[in-house]
Formats: sequence, C-alpha cells, structure tokens
Amino acid sequence: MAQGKSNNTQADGQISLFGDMPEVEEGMSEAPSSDAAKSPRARAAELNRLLNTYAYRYYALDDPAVTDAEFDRLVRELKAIEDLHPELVGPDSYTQRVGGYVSEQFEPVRHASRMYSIDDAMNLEELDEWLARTDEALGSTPEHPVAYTCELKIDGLGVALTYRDAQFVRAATRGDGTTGENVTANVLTIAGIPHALAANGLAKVADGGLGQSIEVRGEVYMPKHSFVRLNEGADAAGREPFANPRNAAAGSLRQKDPKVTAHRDLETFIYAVADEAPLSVNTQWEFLQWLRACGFSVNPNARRCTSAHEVHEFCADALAHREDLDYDIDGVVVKVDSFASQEALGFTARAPRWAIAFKFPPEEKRTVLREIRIQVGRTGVLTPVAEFDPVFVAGSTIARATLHNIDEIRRKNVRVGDTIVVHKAGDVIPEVVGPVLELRPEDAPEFHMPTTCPSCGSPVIREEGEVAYRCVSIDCPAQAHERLCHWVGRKAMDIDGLGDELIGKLVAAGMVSDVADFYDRLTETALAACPTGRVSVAGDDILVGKTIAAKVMAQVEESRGRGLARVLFGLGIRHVGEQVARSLAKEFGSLTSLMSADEERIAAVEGVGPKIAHSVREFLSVEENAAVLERLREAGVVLEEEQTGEAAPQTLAGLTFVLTGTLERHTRDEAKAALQAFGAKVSGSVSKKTSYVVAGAAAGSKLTKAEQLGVPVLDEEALDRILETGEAPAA
Ligand code: 3B8
Repeated sequence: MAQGKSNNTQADGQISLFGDMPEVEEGMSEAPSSDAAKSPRARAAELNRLLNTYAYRYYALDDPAVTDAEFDRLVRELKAIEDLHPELVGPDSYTQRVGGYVSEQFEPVRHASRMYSIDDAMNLEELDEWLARTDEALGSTPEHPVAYTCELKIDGLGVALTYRDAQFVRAATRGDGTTGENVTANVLTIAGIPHALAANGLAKVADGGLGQSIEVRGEVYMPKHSFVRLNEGADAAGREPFANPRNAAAGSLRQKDPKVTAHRDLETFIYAVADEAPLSVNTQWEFLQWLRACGFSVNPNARRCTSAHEVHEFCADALAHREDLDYDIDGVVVKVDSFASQEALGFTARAPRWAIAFKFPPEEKRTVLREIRIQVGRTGVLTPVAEFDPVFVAGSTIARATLHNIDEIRRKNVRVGDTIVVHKAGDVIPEVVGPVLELRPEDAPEFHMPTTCPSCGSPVIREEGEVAYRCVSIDCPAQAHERLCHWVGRKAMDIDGLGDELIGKLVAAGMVSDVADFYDRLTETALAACPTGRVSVAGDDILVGKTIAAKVMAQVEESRGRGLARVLFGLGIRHVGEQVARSLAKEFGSLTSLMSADEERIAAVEGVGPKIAHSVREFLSVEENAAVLERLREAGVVLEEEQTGEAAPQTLAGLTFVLTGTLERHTRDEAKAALQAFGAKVSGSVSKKTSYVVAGAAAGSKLTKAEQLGVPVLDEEALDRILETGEAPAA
C-alpha cells in the first residue's frame, strides 16, 4: 500500500564502532532485575527504550530520571551486547548517536521509502476531474462505489518516525523526499509521540512488531495558541517573531539544543506508513484506527466517503470550520481508501495517483481600514500604507499593507473607515483586496495625497509622468532615517551593528542626522548612553551600553576604508545602484574627479546615460550634499577607488575568486577591492564557475567545497603575487 515497498533498514552485520567488549557485570544497570533471563535482542530493545526515555527526561523535561553515571552504565551495557551481537546494531541504536544528541541531530537520513508529496487540485473542478478519473480507473459502480478517506491537510512539517522492536528510535524530516535530516533528539521532546507502540496496535502487526522496523509519517505542527504565546514572548524579549505557526514549528524542530525545542509546544498528526509489510489492515480508514491504537495522535476530523457529493461536503465543512481549529490547515487530502486499489493505481514520478490535495482558496479576511499613513522613503517618495485593525490571515496577524501610490488607491477605491477585504499575496505579503462597498460609512472621505511632507512639512511635488509624490527637502528626518539605514546596509558601508531600530533612536535623540555624523559626531560614550527603546522589568530604560557601543564604533571605524564605489552607492543617489556606483568609481577613480565632471562626461560612462547623469550631477550640486561629502573626507572616509581608473589593467577580467578564512596581511574587503581593481569578480560562494579560492587560516566549508569541485586553492602568498603582478597563476 501506501508509499511503495521499503528495503527494510535493519542493519545486518554492522561492525561495532566501539572496540573490545567490556565484561557485562552482574547488577551493572538500573533496569529491571530479570536482565539475565532476557534474550540479547529483547534486552537491547529495552536498553534503547530506557536510554531514550532518560534522554527525554534529561533534555526535554530538565528532570533527569537517573544519574549521569547510571546513564553511562546503561550505554556501556548496550555497547557490550552489540559487540557480542553485531546484528543488533541498527542505525537507530542509541550507541550510534556518537557525539551524543546535539552533534548528531542533523545527520542525513535515508527514508525507508520515498516520501512523496501529493498533487494539488486548485479548485472543485480539478477535484471532480480527479474523482471521476479515479472512479473510472477502479471500475466504480452505483452498487460498489469506490470509497475515499478524506483528511484535513495539516500545514505542518512532514516527518518520518521509525520504530524498531516497537520502540521509537529515530525521527527525520521530509527533506527532499529521499533523504531527510535526523531530528530524533528534538522530536523526543514532543510529548505526544509514543516512545513505544502500544500493545493494542501491536496485536495487528505480524510477530507483534518485534524485529520489525516501522516508519510512520505525519506532520509536526505548532498549535495556533502556542504560536501566539511564543511570539508574545519573542516580542517582550526583543526577538524577531515567527511569521506563522509553520515557520515557528520548523524553527523549533531544527534547534541545535533540544532543550529549546522542549520548551516549544509542538504536536503531531500521523497519517501514513512507509511500507505495508507487517500490517494486517486493508484500508486507510482502518489504518487510522490502527495508528490510534498504537498511541499516535491522529486527526479526528476524517471521513470515509463513497460519492463525490460526500467528498464535497467534507471539503465545505473543513473550509467552514477552518477558523475553529487550533492548527493551520491548507486543504483536504482525499485518498483512495482500499490499500489494494492504492497499489493498483501506483505512483507517477511525482506523486501517488491514489491521493489528491484539494487546496483551499487563499484565505481572505474582513477588517476596518483605520488610516492611510504616508511613509517617506530614502529618496523622498511618499508611499501610502493602509493601517487596519489587526487580523489573523493565513497563519499570521497583519495590520498594514502598502497601497503603493495614489493611482492604486483610486483603482482599488478604498477609503478610511471602509470595511476592507485583506489577504496575503503568495501567502506571504499582506494586501488590500478592496472595500466592501455596502458597508461604507456615509462620511468616508476620499483620500488625497498630502501637499506637504508629513515628516518635515516641506512642499510635496509630483514630477511630470510619474505616479510618485516626493518630498524634495534636504533635511527631512524621515528621509534621513531611511538614508542612514541605506548607508549602513550590507552592500553599502556594511556596518552590521547599526540596525533600523538603533538608528531610529539615534535620529530621535538628535545624535545623527546625516551619514557624516556617524564619523565626526557620534561618540562611543554618547552611543553607550543612548536608550534602546526597551524598558527593564524595574521600569528603567535599557541603554545601548559600553560593550555594544564599542563594537558598533569599531565597525564604523572599519567602514571608512570601503572605497568610493560603496560610498557612491551608500549615498542613495536616485538611480545609482550598486553597478552604476562601481562603474562611476572605476571611471573617475576619485570623488574629486567625479565632482569636476559635467553631466555629459558622466553620461558617457558605460551603463550610465543621461537620466542617471542628471541625477548624479544634481545630487553633487546641492550645497548640503557637498558639505556632507567634505566632512566624510575630513573624517578619513576613503573617497577614492584603489588602483582603479582608466589606467588599471584588467588582467583578471573573466576570473572569479572566492576569499575564505583569515588572511594575515589583508582584510577580506581590501583583498576583494584589490582583485576587483584588476577586473576580477569576487564571489561569496564556491561553484564550478569559481576560478580560484584564496584560503587563509581556519578556512572551512568553502575550502572543502573547492577541493570537492577541483577548484584551484591559493594561499596568501599566491594572492600577494597576483596583486603585485596583476597576473593569475598558470593553471
Ligand atoms: C501519500 C499520502 C503523501 C501524503 C499522503 O495532513 C503521499 O497523505 C501526504 F505520498 O503528504 N499534510 C495528510 C497530509 C499529508 C499527506 C497525507 N495525508 N493528511 C497532511
């Protein structure tokens, strides 16, 4: 039935990894007393069960059941048995978790058989087509209609749980369907997963489940109420909240430390098994009862249907009750009930022919539009943003969505006070669909763009042929905030410690208003005393503090040497992206040279043109901007591009370098800039297209990858020679 035949994962004849066998001493373990009477297989199974339980108590409950010494004794006993009986060493034996829980948990795991996904039916027509096709293929008649089991489609993470000798031994994520990640340690902390299959279920398994490896499959999910609580905690602690319960569940399952997972409320619904071999049930419907009898958590909302009408009814019910459930569902899974029929239908390359996922239409919610707020961007563009009463849509709470521009507001015909329909575009981006006109209040005013900037009060203009309204003031605080954020960005000056929030505080405190302020006005002492906006339990403002201030200032210091291209990009001149900034820096070599060039000369640079040239010239002609640039120069910010300009020989053009590890004589940025000056590309990741990897001390995975792909690896001396001569080493 289900998902194809498994090649049983029983590891025959595995070699012991643990050297000579220690003597098994009488009374060595804490386990029940009749150990000696047990067969080695039974005792090994028991030890695995005990060890898993104790590990669970230790990691998940913070409540160790035995001392560390006793735990170690049990591990040694298991090793001793396995040394004598290598056939008992399964990949899932506790002894195989070499580095203990933490380091082993994300090892790749091959599934007993492929974990397929299911084909989607995006609407009722597609569902009906599938039902008709399947009925036909199985020879359905009014007297003997084909039965279907309908289940809710849980929006969680697919997992596979392996039981050997009826004991839980391993959990893996779906991964690519063939190989997943070993998440046993974390799954052990999920309270609802049985550590041993219950006797009720075992009665239906050939030989009572002993000696059998059974891999069941299901979803791990986080209940909605737990998700809300988790995010409230995240908010209070200043941590980034999760976007939806599915992300929260994924983040929780892939924790390095099972103790963290243990404090997240994760639950499961199980619905499938990897192979039929040991089971004496014949239908999905019976199978769900069997799973229940084994102690698994099985979703109660399933129905056995014998007509398209009943299937429709189930789908309609599921949709109607979606909100009442404490977990997210994104559709209904319809499965041919009989295992024999499932086997007859088989699989396509992608998915079983005997199942279909009816996907719900994207979730929409009604709420009330309270305000259309104007956001002022870095370049002064005014963007209207809809602020509405918070609603939970498609897995997360949303309260705002961009309306883009005035034309879009007209097109959508929304007004403040309207009841509006919202959804998530692509299931992610909040969007206003439109108003519910019947509910429009009589006095709801039509929206107009402001004539003055909401941040600085300067007049707003709309240029010919543009939809955007713009504040053109040079000292608008909202623009300043956006500009400062842009300057510190990764592709600009890359000052990691200065985030959006901290910059907001610095602007509010009047400590910075232009980018030069970072270098000639902001001091470590002042920064340390800046409130972060968070408040301690005692009610005091939490300040940035000395340690963080020192780190941030060190990064500011370091950023002075990034070079002209990044400065030009970081200034946020309209139409000047990364590439244009690089071309300008390369062409002119220094800010002085660029400042003295006229519009025509700038427009002649490859990839620039008149529109960009106009914008650059305009920016540089504004007195306040020139003053900021002058202050940057005085503060020691490098306004030249090293070894560039027309003269630099492009001897490394067409070559791609990757820098990894710690170099002694260069910072990574310097080496990168120097290579780029010769026309080389410098990339962050190694691929077949990489020409050379330069590896400094303690190089890690990039070096390994280079070796795997046969990419030449250079040391720092070789790099020095390249930078001296401008020539790449012979292949
Ligand atoms: C076969 C059956 C994949 C699935 C399946 O709630 C197969 O049954 C599958 F190849 O992914 N998300 C469910 C859910 C998912 C699947 C399933 N049943 N209830 C789910």
